Amino acid sequence: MKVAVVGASGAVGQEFLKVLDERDFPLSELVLFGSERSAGKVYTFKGKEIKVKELKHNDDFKDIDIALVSAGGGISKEFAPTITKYGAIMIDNSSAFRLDDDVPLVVPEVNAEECKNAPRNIIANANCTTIQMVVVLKALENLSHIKRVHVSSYQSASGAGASAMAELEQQAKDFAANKELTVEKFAHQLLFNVIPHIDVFTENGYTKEEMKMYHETRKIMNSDIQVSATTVRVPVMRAHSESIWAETEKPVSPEEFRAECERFKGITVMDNPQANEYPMPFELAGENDVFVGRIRKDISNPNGIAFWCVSDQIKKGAALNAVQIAEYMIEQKLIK
Ligand code: 2RA
Repeated sequence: MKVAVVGASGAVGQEFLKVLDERDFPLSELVLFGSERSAGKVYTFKGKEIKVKELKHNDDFKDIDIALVSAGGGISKEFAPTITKYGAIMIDNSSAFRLDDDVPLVVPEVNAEECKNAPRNIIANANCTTIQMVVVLKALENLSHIKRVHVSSYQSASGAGASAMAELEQQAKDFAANKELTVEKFAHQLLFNVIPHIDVFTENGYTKEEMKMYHETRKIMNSDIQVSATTVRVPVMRAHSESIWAETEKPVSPEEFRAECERFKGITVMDNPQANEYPMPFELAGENDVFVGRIRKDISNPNGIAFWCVSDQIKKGAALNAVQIAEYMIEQKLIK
């Protein structure tokens, strides 16, 4: 497979390189693309130096089989025709095409088979907060149909990119040095704070990030599930956490749900509160799985179940999910 990474210098772009290497992805050549600013940068992959090419409207994608794209929605929209013109499959991490009817929105643990129907050669990767939630919801849905979900997210700085991580680190340094803190990436200082605001507010009072959780979950799960989300930025460097409450058609016991999560590929159960064991982002950054804990019966509703999950948003929430899509498509011979 000849693979392209578009947006190679970004946090997700860099993670693509790591994940392709870790998983020994079957590639014959890796081509890196970036903006005019990134063009010329050199990255090492499997001991070989690769120079970033500038993304342009030309024939550079002629021999590419798979393009892993994470360069923002505007770039994805503008370059999708160029990238897919000669048959390359574009796996896109932006929100540009996620809700388009003719673009599958895929989280392989939930709906891998949707990859078979991609008339535009584009497969969309879901938003990071949605990805980790639907993996665990699928395990619950296997036991009883989920009617409703309430979720609050605790999203790390990494969700806003490498520069947001750098800002949080700098705020910590400046605080320790008794200096004034710089606030550019978020609406407020993140250090020692929680900010209940991710992406822009919409007319219904929810933010766009919250509405992504609503629409994307329904599309991926092919379900009438109701989702009400509050998305929150917390001063964590990497890996998002979510507190989830779900109402199912039939009651599901914590024991049944825990057993299903243990069986489910892609989930690790970490649920031993007596020993202070539950998932935490500080320990789980860099891991592949979605980690679940604090599984308990909802005391306010016989059909309710509550739990907590943590997953690395750059990995399963972005790069790993995209590479898993590519792996599935190769396995199913959906790519040339
Ligand atoms: C965030 N979910 O954490 C976003 C990134 N896609 O800001």
